[in-house]
Amino acid sequence: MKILKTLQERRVTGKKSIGVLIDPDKVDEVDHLRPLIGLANENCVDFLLVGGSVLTTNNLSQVICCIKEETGIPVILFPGSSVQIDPAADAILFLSLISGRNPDYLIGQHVQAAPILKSYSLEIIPTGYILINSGRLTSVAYVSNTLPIPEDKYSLAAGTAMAGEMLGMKLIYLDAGSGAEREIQPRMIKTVRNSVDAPLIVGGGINNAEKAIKALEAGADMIVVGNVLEKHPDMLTDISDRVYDWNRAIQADN
Ligand code: 1GP
Repeated sequence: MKILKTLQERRVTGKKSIGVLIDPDKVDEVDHLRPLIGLANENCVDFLLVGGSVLTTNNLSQVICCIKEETGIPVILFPGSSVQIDPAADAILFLSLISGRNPDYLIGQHVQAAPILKSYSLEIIPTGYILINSGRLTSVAYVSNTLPIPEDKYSLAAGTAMAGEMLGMKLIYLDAGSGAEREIQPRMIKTVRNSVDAPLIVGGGINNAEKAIKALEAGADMIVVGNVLEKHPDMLTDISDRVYDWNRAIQADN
């Protein structure tokens, strides 16, 4: 089934998803990825997101090839720019950085990417990408030259998400940025959740199971975990076990 449809159906049933983010720029040897992918296979990881703010390593294809050798978990491109496209992935988050006011990340990169995407068979998922301030300057805010939304400006974030949905975006991704000092707080997630119907992805600074569950309780349909797994890959099992229990409880209720 198409990835967007899966997320929309899960949103209706209340079933939650886990995405693991792999930043190719942080992969020195692709073979070093194999244990993490093995762990994703053993746990209930739904999607592997691949991408990062910058790509200096030119290894995107090798990373995706390695993932495909190890697992059937769908690979979703989470690109920092139009150069981060690979036809071997399953889908791409076609991101508009709607919290920012940089035309390059609202339409410029898209114009460059569109002709390439047109010739590939990737599922293209229009996504409203909203950065929320997390305490310190993150790579994504710096590279995109945009200001994140202040973390206590709930109605601003809600209005941004609503506008994104009205413009046709099918997913909303609330991100504190990779390795964020503070993850996005429940009140912010709840406010955005209540303002749109689209499935809501939340990421940035989720580095333990408690934070993951807090985000899900506040209304996230999918959480994305990346940075913490570089040093503590076992954290994936902790988080995955809790999400598994959540989904089992939902199933029992239905
Ligand atoms: C960043 O949402 C992702 O764009 C994941 O963040 O690396 O902090 O888990 P972390």
